[in-house]
Amino acid sequence: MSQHTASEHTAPVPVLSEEVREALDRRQPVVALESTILAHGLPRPRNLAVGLELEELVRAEGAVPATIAVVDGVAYAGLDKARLERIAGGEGVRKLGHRDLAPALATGATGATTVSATAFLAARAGLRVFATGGLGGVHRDWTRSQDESADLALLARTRITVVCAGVKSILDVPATLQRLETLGVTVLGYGTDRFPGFYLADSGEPVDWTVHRPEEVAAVMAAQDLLGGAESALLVANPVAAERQLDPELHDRVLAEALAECRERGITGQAVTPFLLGFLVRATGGASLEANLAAVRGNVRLGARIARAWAARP
Ligand code: PSU
Ligand code: MN
Repeated sequence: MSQHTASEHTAPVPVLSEEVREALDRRQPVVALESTILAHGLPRPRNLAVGLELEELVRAEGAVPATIAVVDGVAYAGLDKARLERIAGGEGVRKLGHRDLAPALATGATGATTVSATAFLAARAGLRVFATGGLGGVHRDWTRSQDESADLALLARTRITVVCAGVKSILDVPATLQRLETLGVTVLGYGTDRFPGFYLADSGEPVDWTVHRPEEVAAVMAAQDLLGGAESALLVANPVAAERQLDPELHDRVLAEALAECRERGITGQAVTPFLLGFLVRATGGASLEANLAAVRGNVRLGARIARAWAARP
C-alpha cells in the first residue's frame, strides 16, 4: 500500500504564525481577521495599507492578529508581510468560501477567505474571536435567485464569536436576520438595540439582546460553552459610530440608483456585490468607503477587547 506524504499535503490546517502559536500556548488574546475584504472588498493599493493597519489596531489593544488566507495551497492563520502582499496584490487571488478550501489546498491555489472560510479555519486553529466588516447574507430577490451566502449556514455550526457591523444594505436585511434566527445563531447588539446597517448605525431592524462591555460578551461565550450542544456562532453586531456613518439620505438615494442600474444591465450572481459596492463608492465620492473602513476599524478594536476579556476569564 502506498503512502502519500508530500509535505505540502501534510502541513497543519491552518499553519499558525509563530506569534499566533505562542499566544495560543500562553492563552493570550488572538483575533482572527478575514482576507476577502482586503482582496475583493477594497480598492488597491489602499487594501494593503488597511490590512497592515487592522493588524496594528489589534496589537495596540493588546491582542495578536491572525489574518487568514490560503497561499500556494497552504492555509495560514497569521500572514507574514510577503503573504499579505500576495493577497492584497489581487493577481490570481481567488475568493474562497468554506466549500472552496479543499480544492484550493489540493490544487495549490492562492485565495482570500470569506467569513465562512475564515470562521472555519479560525475555529479549527482554536481561535474564538473573529472581526470583520459585514457578513454575507440573504440577497434581495432571493425568492427567485436563491442567493444566500454560505456564511450563514457555516456560522450555524461553528463555535466562534464574530464581530461585524451588520450586513450590507445591498442585501435583504430582514430576511437575513430571519435566517439567522431559523439557523439558531445568537445575535447581540453592542451598545444598541438596533441591528446595524453596515454603512449606517441602524438598519431599521431591532435586535433582541444588548450588551455594553466586552466582559458581557465573554460571559455569553462562556454560557454557550456551558450549554453545549449545537456548535453555533455568536454574532456581535457593532454599529459604526454615528458621526462616521454615511449620510442616510445619500445612502438611500445611491442604493436605489445602484440597484436599478444592476437590474438594467442584467448583472447577476458573483458579480452583483462588487458591482454594487463599486457603484456606491463612485456615487458617494468615496464616502461609502470611509464609512466602510470606520466600521471595520471599530469591529477590529472591539474584537481585540473581547479576545482580552475571553482570555482573562478564570
Ligand atoms: N461584506 C463586506 N465586504 C466583503 C464581504 C462582505 O463588507 O468583502 C465578503 C465577506 O468575505 C463575506 C463575503 O464573507 O463577502 C460573502 O460573499 P458571498 O455572498 O459570495 O458568500
Ligand atoms: Mn452569494
